[in-house]
Amino acid sequence: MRATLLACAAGLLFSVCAASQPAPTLRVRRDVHSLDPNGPEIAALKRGVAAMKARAATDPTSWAYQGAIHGTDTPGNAAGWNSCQHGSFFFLSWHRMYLHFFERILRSASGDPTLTLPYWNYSKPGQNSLPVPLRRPATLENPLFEPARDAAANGGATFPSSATGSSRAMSLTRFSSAVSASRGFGGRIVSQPVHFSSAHGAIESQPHDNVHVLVGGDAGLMSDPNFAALDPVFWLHHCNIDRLWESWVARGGGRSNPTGDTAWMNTEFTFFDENRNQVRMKGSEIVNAAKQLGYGYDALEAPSSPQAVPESAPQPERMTTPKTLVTRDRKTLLEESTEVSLSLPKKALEPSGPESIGGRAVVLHIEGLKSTASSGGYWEVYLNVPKGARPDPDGPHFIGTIAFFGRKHAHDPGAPSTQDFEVTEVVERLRREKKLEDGKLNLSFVRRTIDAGAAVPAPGPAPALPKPESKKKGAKPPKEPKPAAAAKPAPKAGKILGEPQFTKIRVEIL
Ligand SMILES: [Cu+2]
Repeated sequence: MRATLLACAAGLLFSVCAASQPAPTLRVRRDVHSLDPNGPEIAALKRGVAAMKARAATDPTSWAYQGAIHGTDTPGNAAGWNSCQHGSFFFLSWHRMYLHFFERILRSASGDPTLTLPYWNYSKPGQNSLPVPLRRPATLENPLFEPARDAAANGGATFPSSATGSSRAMSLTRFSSAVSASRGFGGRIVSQPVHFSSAHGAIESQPHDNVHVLVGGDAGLMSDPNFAALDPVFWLHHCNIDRLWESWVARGGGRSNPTGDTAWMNTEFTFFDENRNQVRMKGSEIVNAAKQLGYGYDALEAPSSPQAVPESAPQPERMTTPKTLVTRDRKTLLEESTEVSLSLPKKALEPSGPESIGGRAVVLHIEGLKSTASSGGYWEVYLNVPKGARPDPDGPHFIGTIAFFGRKHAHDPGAPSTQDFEVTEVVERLRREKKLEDGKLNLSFVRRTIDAGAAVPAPGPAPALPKPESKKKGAKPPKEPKPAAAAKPAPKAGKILGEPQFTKIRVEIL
């Protein structure tokens, strides 16, 4: 026994420790929409958040310090600060560790030993607007309310399906791809942590990034990684991303975590526990959420269509040298709607040959993505939408989304801020249907924001904001939220904050 304990203390024999310790109690993280906004779970959540917000920023268990672990503009670099992982396969694992310690701190601060983080399942029908407890009452007395959000989001407007959808990412069977971030569920392989990196993996791109920028809007907290975790909704959003990860693994079909990668398994990250102890954690300690961290979810994400094409385990990727077929170097500002066209060389369309796209994977790289400000909204990206047809995110020409969450922070000089899109299937289909004979690849970027006209009324027993007519009756007006970033004048129509742009498109075959 003593030997085992010593081994545990030295961190030498994880398997021995795991076997000799009683399994932790399994706690269940629940869908926030299933909780009564006036019930005990939400009350405990509010107590915990309020207690953490009341702590001094220097306290590692304070709201401010925990937010700075994700990212901060505050000078000085206290232990653990600025360590969030984006644009690589550490994205999911790092955020799981972050949520784990945050949840312990929150539980302790709430005084409720049964507290778990709820999740916001935005892709479930009827749940694609900000959960009621986070926006009602819309006053600072509600510790879950945050004025620095998109006003329409706080008003209960609905999010477009291309923001909240996860079926594209869930359909992938690779965790990581060596050749295209968009081909892997969990992000590209890197050899060491990168605070902000480049091309985002499928689940990080959609729904993760899109939900961030829609909640934050222009210059709100959630739109910028250096402020995002200060908005309580961050934790419910990431809890859902973590649940989608669990759901992805559970779906089988060859899906598995990169447990054979030593960097993913053994790289340690710094956090603090509820007793203010500095702690370190690594991938190998979080692979099995139930066994190692003691939690599960009340429901996993079901496949959107059970009749979908049967999935097979991922084939090993062909490690041929990628060949660039065509590039287009020109600064392109992304407007509400932007069209860009490229011409494939003739040889690409020949049935075979070193430059033929026949039988090869085709990847589009959008490079030099940059925005000088955190703007709300994201772009749906389409390939060769037929003339006159409406771009449809559920249709065959949709290839993915681009959001600018974190893109002004790309620290990795070797990797300019890029996004890639594997378009093999779309290109194959276009060829089969003889719609690619002129070699033209026409890309459409269509901006999406929250539909302010689609606000849904707050359901259930939540106290609603006074209706406009109540003012006429002399009722007390609702307490105005403190002016914050969200109160800045809205940009003029057609002018998008931060001049989001890219400088290059490259078409590559593998
Ligand atoms: Cu995030």
